[in-house]
Amino acid sequence: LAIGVFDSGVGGISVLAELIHRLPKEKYIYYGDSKNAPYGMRTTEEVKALSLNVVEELLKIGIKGLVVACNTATSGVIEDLRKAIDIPIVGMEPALKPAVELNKAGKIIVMATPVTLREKKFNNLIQCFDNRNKIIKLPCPGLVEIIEKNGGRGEEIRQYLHNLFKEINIEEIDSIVLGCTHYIFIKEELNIMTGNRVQLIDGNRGTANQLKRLLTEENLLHMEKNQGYTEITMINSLNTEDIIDLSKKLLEEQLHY
Ligand code: DGN
Repeated sequence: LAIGVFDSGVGGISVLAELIHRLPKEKYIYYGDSKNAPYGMRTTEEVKALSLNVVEELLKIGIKGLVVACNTATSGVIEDLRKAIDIPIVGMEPALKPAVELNKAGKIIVMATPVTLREKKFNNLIQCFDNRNKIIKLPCPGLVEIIEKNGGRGEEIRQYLHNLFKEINIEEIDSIVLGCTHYIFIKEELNIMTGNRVQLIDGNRGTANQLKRLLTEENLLHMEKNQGYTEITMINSLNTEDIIDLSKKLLEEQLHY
């Protein structure tokens, strides 16, 4: 059986790349729900219904573990999924902990979708830290849409980031937490914008480690004994050549990053 990886679109491909690094001998089914992207500006109920639909599809195909490779879907639906489904499930969470640990004098920006930043899950997480007055929430409406179009390169992204950071003094910032799996693809643009002086932190490695731990505990790693290589099936609800091409290109780039 495969490991199911799901996101509202192509963002979770950045997580898939990390999973492949950690667990190369597995089968993966990646499901991008680009037809319904972005989830990040929907109601909690809509995010739940859409996510449950995708997970049902994956379960029909048959999976031994599930990675909800989307911060937005995780905040809306992970508890419900854990109650309903009896396989290891790992979600995403903005990587605030490493950002706080690394933090020196400056501020920490959390870039994420409006849903992620508004949900209880994130606001409970912030409460865990003493120096939470240093944490700045920076919702990025519309950013996922641009990345879904072109993978996150070029003038449109530059303009977007320029406007987003207009009021922010980069000199005061220590780190930026990438709290949406799509934003991994714009690391280069962020580095250019900040002159390489801000740490960019994401939660992908943590998620991959957690999946490895759970699958090991349940004895579910490498169940296919002969399997010596990675196998990937890409599914996208848009089902166009363009989106599958973009998905493959982004995966290829991330694997070589
Ligand atoms: N990749 C999703 C996340 O991590 O939040 C983006 C959600 C969306 O569709 N806006």
